[in-house]
Amino acid sequence: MRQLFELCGENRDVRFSPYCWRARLALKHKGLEFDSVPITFLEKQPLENASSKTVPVLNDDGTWVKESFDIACYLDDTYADKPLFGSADARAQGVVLNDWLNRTLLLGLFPMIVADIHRHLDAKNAAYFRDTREKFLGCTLEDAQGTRAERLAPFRKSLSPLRAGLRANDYLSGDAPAWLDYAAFGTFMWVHLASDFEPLEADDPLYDWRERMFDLFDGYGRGMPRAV
Ligand SMILES: N[C@@H](CCC(=O)N[C@@H](CS)C(=O)NCC(=O)O)C(=O)O
Repeated sequence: MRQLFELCGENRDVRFSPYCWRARLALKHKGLEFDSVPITFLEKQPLENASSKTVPVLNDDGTWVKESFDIACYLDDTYADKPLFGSADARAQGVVLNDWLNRTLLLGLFPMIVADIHRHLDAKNAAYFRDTREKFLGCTLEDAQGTRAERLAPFRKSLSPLRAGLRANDYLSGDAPAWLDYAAFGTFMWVHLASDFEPLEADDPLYDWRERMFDLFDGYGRGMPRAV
């Protein structure tokens, strides 16, 4: 039995966590079947098996793995076919890229969609989300999202390393998608599922790349239930 514990909203079919999408797409890349187990922010009890307070958590037939990056490494170590990293060097570079993605892409988007995410949670989870995220942001969710217009241009500029990666290749990982593509696209899936905000301009090479990513696995990402 293979289970992926993932964050859901009030509509339990909506799986909007960027980190969970990274794990989900890593499993799809490997061609591994899994059952998605939706949990809300406050339903942490199943995560105790992995000593985790965050999702994603993978239960691979009794082997519990937490942390999206570690799940990708575990999958490569356990299922050698269709590597996500391809080499020890790529995995080591992945540590650096993971940190960059989290700080620049994910945290760049977060204030611009945070009030939209809040709207899709039930009352108890919404209160938890507001409390924890307002402490983190140092302002209300609405004030943070209210800065969207001034944040957008510098955010788009900050994505130039990703654009550079697409100058010679269709995917960030080269000719075909691999871990870096899933980690970046998983973050865009979060926006797509939780908000109607469009962070990319139509003539941005990243826009076309995101379309290619939407098309993968028979349009898997495109077909997902959205909260909006
Ligand atoms: N470093 C972790 C981060 C995971 C994470 O922060 N997940 C969020 C959902 S997007 C979570 O579970 N938050 C729990 C909470 O806020 O209580 C990873 O890469 O898996």
